[in-house]
Amino acid sequence: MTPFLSLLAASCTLLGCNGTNPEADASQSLGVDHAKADNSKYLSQPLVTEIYTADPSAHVWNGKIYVYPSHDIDGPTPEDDLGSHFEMRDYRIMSMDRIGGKVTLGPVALDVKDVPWAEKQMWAPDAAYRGGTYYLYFPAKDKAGAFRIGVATSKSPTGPFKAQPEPIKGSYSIDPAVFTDDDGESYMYFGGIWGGQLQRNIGGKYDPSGSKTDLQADDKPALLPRVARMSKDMLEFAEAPRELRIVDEKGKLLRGGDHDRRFFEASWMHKYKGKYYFSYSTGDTHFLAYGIGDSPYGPFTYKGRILEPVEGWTTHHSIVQWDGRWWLFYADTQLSGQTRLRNVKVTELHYNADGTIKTINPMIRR
Ligand code: FUB
Repeated sequence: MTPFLSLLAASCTLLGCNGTNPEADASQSLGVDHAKADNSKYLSQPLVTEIYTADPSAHVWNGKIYVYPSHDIDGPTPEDDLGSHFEMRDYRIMSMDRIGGKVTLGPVALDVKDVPWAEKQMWAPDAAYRGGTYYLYFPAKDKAGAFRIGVATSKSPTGPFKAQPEPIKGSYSIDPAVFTDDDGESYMYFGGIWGGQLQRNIGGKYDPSGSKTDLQADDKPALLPRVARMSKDMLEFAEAPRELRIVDEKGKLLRGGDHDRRFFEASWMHKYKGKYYFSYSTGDTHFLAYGIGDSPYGPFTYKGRILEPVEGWTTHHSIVQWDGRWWLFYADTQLSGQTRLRNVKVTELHYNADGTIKTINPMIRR
């Protein structure tokens, strides 16, 4: 553990994690006595404690760090394999001047009631910036129960955001992640299986009677995430989404039965020393995994794990460079102990000399 993270852990234990909490005692507002809990087994501590947050997409704009998370709520729907219990209805954005510093949690930046086409389940979002406008990308279920991806705009990175009246044409499934390359082109990576409905969108058309999971296809190539280049105005796809190939060291597509390595959800793209790193969650095996490639379209050769399982079922992340160092934003269920109520964290990420990523253990062994 780096000195600053031990300091962060200690200060979170003693003071709560958010020096700017507008609602006074953050831990009490969630009914969690954070000060009394045993937090020493965790590698890092929640960034905010006054609401539950997950699926953090971090970006650096104008020297500040902005984190676009899901806002978890305690809804009435029982837990199932399709994630029906993730009933989020709005987004609130975190910002900080430095990692380890004060975290400011903004007000509601977008509410499902202000998205004309969406009905429910505002899942993992991402954001992008171009030409003076910030873009918030988000998945939600439409009135027919199909996940689509929407976009909303603002002149401020923390919103409020105004949603486009329709979802992005040709979009489906969940977990958009928008990456802008050095040449200025932006790409959206997206998709998720099981509750993310990728297996119900074969050919890009939603089939509600499609399979609930990928569990019947162990010997076939695994379902693949999608990528599409964005239009110049960042509001549409500039091309039909393509499959993003994830292959083993021999160049063969990973199989559906390879649950330790196959793509499940939570796409993220970053670039390190001229190479493209596509990272994702393996879902039911709870790893964050990654592959390296030479193009934003792949193929990506599987290289290993970024994060061992956290407490909680889901794992979802982002990777960002700040102040010359690399950081992994992720989430677990430290505050609640419940799958549906997660909390966002950050820890430093390190590369080996050959460009592979050192695997992180989110639990500190005692
Ligand atoms: O937060 C709801 C869903 O759970 C996300 O969209 C997935 O990535 C998983 O974290």
